[in-house]
Amino acid sequence: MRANHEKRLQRKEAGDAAPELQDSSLGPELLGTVISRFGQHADIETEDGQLVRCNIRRNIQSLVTGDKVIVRLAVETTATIAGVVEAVHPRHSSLSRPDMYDGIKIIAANIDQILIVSSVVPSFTTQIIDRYLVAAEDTGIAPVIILNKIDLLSEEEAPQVEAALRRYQEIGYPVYKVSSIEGEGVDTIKALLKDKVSVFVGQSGVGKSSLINALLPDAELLTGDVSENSGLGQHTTTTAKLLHFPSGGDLVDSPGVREFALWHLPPERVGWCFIEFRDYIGTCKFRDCKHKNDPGCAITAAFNEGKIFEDRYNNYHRIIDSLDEQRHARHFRNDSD
Ligand SMILES: Nc1nc2c(ncn2[C@@H]2O[C@H](COP(=O)(O)OP(=O)(O)OP(=O)(O)O)[C@@H](O)[C@H]2O)c(=O)[nH]1
Ligand SMILES: [Mg+2]
Ligand SMILES: [Zn+2]
Repeated sequence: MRANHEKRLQRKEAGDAAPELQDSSLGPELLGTVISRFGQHADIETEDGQLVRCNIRRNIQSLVTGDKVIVRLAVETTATIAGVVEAVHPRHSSLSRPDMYDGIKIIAANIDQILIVSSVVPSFTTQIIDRYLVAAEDTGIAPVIILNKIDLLSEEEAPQVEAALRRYQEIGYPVYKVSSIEGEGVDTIKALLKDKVSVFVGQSGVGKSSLINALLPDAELLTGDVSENSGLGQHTTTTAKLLHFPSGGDLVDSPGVREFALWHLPPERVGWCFIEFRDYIGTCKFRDCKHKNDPGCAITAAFNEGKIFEDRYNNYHRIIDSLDEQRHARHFRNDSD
């Protein structure tokens, strides 16, 4: 099965390949940054500030938003190709998620900070937040939690949502509340972004693009509003895009995902990514402790003593249970394709 799959991939690559430019028709090597990637092409910003849609040399295995690259632009303006990405610099960080079809998918590279955006609409859930926190801890990129659409936070919902956010603060995560529509809290986020490369992640519809538009009105990102002309189509983000902040710093808008899978992580790693578990890890009676009903489990003991929040303890087990389910689903899908 695997051999077939690889053969198919190779054929596909050979068929899709655009004619590559000869060395003589390309200018000198320039430093560039990937703004967006589209299949065999990428929009590259060169060090002198030009935005050029370039072809990608086929020997480049992986190229994503935020990558630092070496490009050569076509010398003749009549050339069908504007430029070629020749090489990618090593990444200092990357945020990735496993994908049912593509294996591990890298969302963005060279990121300093992950902004996990949540909101009460479509729904507030700590399960998604905890999944993103695990992904952030695994990559070593500092996470920040943002509650957007506070203008929609009803009096009934507020106490529960506020309590959940307070728990994250107690664990040690920074939490910010904003309304990208009414502007409340937007300036605080602006200060947070200064001179850093930040990626916005979170469920579809939480308002990532709207928040970026509020921070950076020139971005003019399309957001989830239903088009007035056609009455159709939600402007959901489909490709990660890097934007510059006038006062210094970059932002990456990324497409929302319904399920942020984590099956690429071993269970022990997931436990380590729950930062408040770290004090207890390695002190359970059994080496292969599942931290559930196992005798002598230090994590369950800490939970029973109120040192680990119930929500986090439950979400940890939900993630562990889902790892097996997702691995199984993926295995099944690969075999049948
Ligand atoms: N009331 C209110 N609505 C908001 C706020 N921020 C965003 N919205 C609305 O929420 C909807 C979704 O916003 P988007 O910015 O497209 O959401 P997104 O997270 O970028 O979604 P994807 O691109 O699909 O991942 C839009 O209709 C926005 O107008 C807010 O602060 N308050
Ligand atoms: Mg969007
Ligand atoms: Zn244990």
